[in-house]
This record gives sequence, C-alpha cells and structure tokens, in this order.
Amino acid sequence: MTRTFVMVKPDGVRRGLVGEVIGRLEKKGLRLAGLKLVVISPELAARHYAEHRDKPFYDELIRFITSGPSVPMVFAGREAVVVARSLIGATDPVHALPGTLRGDLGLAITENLVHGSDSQESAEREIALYFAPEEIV
Ligand SMILES: Nc1nc2c(ncn2[C@@H]2O[C@H](COP(=O)(O)OP(=O)(O)O)[C@@H](O)[C@H]2O)c(=O)[nH]1
Ligand SMILES: [Mg+2]
Repeated sequence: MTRTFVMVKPDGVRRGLVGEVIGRLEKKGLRLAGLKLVVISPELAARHYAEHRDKPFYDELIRFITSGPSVPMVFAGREAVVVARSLIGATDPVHALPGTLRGDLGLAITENLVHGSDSQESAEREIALYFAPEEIV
C-alpha cells in the first residue's frame, strides 16, 4: 500500500470539477486519506514547483497556481503514484488520451486541471508541504 499527492488546481475548482476528479480516483479504488481547500501562497508555490524554476513557463505557472483555491489531497492504494498519474493523463491535454482527466476535461497546458506526484519521493515531499501528519487518516 502506497500513497500519493493529488491536487485539483484553481481552474478545476473554478470549473466545478472537484467532485469529478475525486470520483474518478475513488472509483478506480484509491482511498481518500487527506483533503483541504487552500489558496496557495507564492512561497508554497515556489517550494512545490522548485524543479521548474528555470523553465520559461515558471512565472505563468506560479501566477496560475496562486490565482484561487486549490484542493490538495492524499490518496492511498496499490501503486497509488502510478495509478493516479495514469488516470490524470499526459501533461499537455492535447496529448492526454481520452479516458484520462486531462484528456477528457481540458485543452490548456498551464491550466491542466490536476497535479499528481511523479514518484514516491515526490509524493512524500509534496504531502509534507501541504499536510501535517495528523491531517492524514
Ligand atoms: N505553459 C506551459 N506550462 C507547462 C509546460 N509544461 C508544464 N507546464 C505546467 O507546469 C506543470 C508542471 O509541469 P510537469 O511537472 O512537467 O507536469 P506534470 O507533472 O504532468 O504536472 C504542468 O502541470 C503544467 O501546469 C509547458 O511547456 N508550457
Ligand atoms: Mg510534475
């Protein structure tokens, strides 16, 4: 049993797609183990996306991710990191396959609905950024 970090980004919250994202992950069999609604500060955004600091899209990404409430979550289950990434789909919704969240529900690359950790190490780092241990059940 492993856990992963998933977050509905501000576009997903604005569009009323929180329930859709949670529903798909739950129906697959992942268990919701932590959830909150937060407006991410620029400081937290910079820590979350530190790996992208030098990318041309960084400033736009930080502006977007701090632009309104997000829904950070922890999901647990068998191979949770891989399963969540596969349900989310490719980074660019143009290439995300139908049946995935990004493939079915959007077209923009920065505003691509949902974040999912890309490895077990990233998952533990990201969970710790958003949740205190007692907030995960
Ligand atoms: N505008 C723009 N945004 C990007 C690009 N690549 C990634 N992003 C944004 O930055 C986030 C983080 O990128 P990355 O870790 O590579 O993708 P993810 O793990 O699939 O979310 C993505 O989810 C997008 O919101 C890009 O080439 N252009
Ligand atoms: Mg990533």
